[in-house]
Amino acid sequence: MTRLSIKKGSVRALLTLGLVLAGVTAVAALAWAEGPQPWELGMQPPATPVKERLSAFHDELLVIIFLISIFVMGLLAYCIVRFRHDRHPVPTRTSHNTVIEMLWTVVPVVILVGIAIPSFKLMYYMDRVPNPDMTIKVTGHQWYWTYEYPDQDGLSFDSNLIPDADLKPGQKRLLDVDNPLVVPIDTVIRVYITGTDVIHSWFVPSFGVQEYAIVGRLNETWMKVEHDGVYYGQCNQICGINHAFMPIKVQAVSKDDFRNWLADAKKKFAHNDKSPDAVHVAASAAADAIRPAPASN
Ligand SMILES: [Cu+2]
Repeated sequence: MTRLSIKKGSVRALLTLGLVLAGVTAVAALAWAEGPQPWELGMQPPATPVKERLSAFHDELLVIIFLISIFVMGLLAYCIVRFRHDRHPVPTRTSHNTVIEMLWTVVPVVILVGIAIPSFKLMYYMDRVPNPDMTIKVTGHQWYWTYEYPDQDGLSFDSNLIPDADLKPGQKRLLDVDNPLVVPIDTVIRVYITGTDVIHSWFVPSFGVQEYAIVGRLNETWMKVEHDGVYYGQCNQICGINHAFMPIKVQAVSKDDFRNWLADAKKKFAHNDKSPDAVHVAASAAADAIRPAPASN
């Protein structure tokens, strides 16, 4: 009697725990502030069509892997039981079976082709920028990022990590930056990525974007953020001693908010000439040329 009620109690406790966990997961999935979470399993929720397809493809592959594993483990278990020594003391002399050999060659080929076709489709989908509405240029430096909006009179600014000592409540350690990249939602954005010193990599998991920043090369990718929110990423190419201290923060806002932000940002970053970018150097040289020479005695 007592044992039964203890059992019932623990089953209820397990059910409650399961429900609570499911609730927490659901809430976490609904909040579009995407970055790494404590005790996270699986990938960050998708915020772009590319990442949606990547996650779906990942899930499909998981089913295939699961079925193959079950099949192989089943075969192993069957052999261990059926051909164990006390049941099958004299080993069989069979060495060839044409039908089985054909099957274990053809079936894996069919499975691999079945995986390759959607995989290539997805790669081409990620590669082509479909009619971009705007362009952003990302430049990796040791150890910070520069963001430029070439369509917006060359608006550009640096994005640096907020050191631990300066963190305000609610800001994420090693992820929050002074000037996040701000982008409008529902807009196809072409992203150019380059570097000025060593190889970096601009990686935002929720966007399915990961592109090398290489000196002298202009790499291209694209994103169309579907939900407003804050998204975090990191440089994921080992790039020197402060590799862990050049996070990426992207703020996706509505198109109206983006227009307002642009107007403010153009004023705020009007005299930002720190970037060693060629366009910038040319721009500041031109500004110097029209500036009146300082009076000399
Ligand atoms: Cu880096």
